[in-house]
Amino acid sequence: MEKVSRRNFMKKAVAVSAGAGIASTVFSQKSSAEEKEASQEKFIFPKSFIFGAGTAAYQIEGAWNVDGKGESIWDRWTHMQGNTKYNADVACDHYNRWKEDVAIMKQLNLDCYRFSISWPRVMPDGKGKINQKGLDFYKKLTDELLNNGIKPAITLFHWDTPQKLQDLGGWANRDIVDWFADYANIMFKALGDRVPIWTTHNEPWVFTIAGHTYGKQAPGLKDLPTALLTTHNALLAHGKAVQAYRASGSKGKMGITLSTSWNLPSDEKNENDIKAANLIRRSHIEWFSDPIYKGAYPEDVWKKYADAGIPMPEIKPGDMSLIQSPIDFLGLNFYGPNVVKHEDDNYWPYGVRFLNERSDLGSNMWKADELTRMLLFISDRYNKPEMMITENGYNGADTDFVDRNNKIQDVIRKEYTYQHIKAVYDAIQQGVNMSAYLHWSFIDNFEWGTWSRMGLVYRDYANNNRIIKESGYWYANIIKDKCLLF
Ligand code: GCO
Repeated sequence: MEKVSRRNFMKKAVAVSAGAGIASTVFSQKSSAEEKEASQEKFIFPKSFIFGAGTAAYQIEGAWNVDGKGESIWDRWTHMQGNTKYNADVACDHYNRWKEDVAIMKQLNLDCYRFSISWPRVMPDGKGKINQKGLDFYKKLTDELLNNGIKPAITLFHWDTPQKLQDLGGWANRDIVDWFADYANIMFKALGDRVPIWTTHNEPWVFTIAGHTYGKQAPGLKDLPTALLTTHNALLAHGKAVQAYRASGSKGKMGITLSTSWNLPSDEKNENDIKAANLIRRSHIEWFSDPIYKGAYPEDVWKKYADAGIPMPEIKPGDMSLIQSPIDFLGLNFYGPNVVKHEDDNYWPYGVRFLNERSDLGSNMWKADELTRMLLFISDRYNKPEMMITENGYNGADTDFVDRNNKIQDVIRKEYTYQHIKAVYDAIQQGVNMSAYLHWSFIDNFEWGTWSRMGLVYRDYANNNRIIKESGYWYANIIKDKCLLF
């Protein structure tokens, strides 16, 4: 639901910013040499700050049934007629083009590349047998990155549950806590000595709540009680994998990536709208981050569900302390805020409606300042944890094109990215402990049912050729000097 509304905002943003010529209005005043220098002074990031870009296995690899890979729930979902128009059987063909892709990352000066491991590529059944060829693929990729001076950041799970485990209940079966920890252990053994940044899950809200309630993405269930059960199991699996990481003796950083629902009340003076906006945020962000940092689910959200008669997951002794296993950083994915209005009879049991705009804000829903506000909020709430932006980027799906000089002049993406990196900079100035900004995405890829041009690298859908977009060259310069300039 929230994903859907987020995408609508992005579409709006394309139209509005394209029409307003936003890049020229904001930057035309900063033309003199002094001003440019002053702004250089101002937006310099610490040398240790990491700039990078990310992808996910199902979105780029292709080779869905090659070299012993098992089926994932996303293979199953996209192969079932009527669910999606496209599938990612071939996707960016990264499984074959990984070397070329790392060479492009090098051209982009990436400090870090965030990618996910396909669990069924490494363990076709999700448990038991290891597929050596699958494991070797990730070893080769990791070594190639390291040889090119690029830090690998591994996401253990970006939604592609092995279908064989789904057949046993998937995330609704508590046994998945052990299955996931076993899989994580295999990865720590294979790459723990070389990979400096790890996360357990990408966006648990999406694969648990969205995937089990709205019937719009794999595994396509429509059952909120099951969804809530999967949130608890996913958090337990996270905790157990964190403990396995520590036990493995690996010396890198271990965290988790959350999607963010950052909401503006439709009417800032209306108490009910404010409450509704907070409830959505708390059921989306704090539902996962409070257990991890505070060892408890947000009480008001739990009560909201329980009062609606929803059977709640059983919490066994020791569960919350397992979930609370200390992590090194919190990864956050941010695209833009939502506008939320209280409406009793809508979106059960939350009682809210998502709006596309708020009149006083205009319809351009990039509100990069809201990223700063969100980072300050989360930083305060959990006592200044280290945080990384693990995803942020502009969905220019309909606007990117190759011009007569073979260039992709994606000025809107540059503007969006500039504003959001600046928002991270502002958060740092206010004491937030930010260590990385990872752009979404490295390359145009498969957006869970459709194609999306969110990359720094353009992909020709017909032949899979790659061209670095102008935003990519621009980003490469920022990374080189650790200095934000337009
Ligand atoms: C998500 C995922 C990514 C998406 C990206 C663009 O946030 O949905 O982590 O896989 O592709 O966010 O929508």
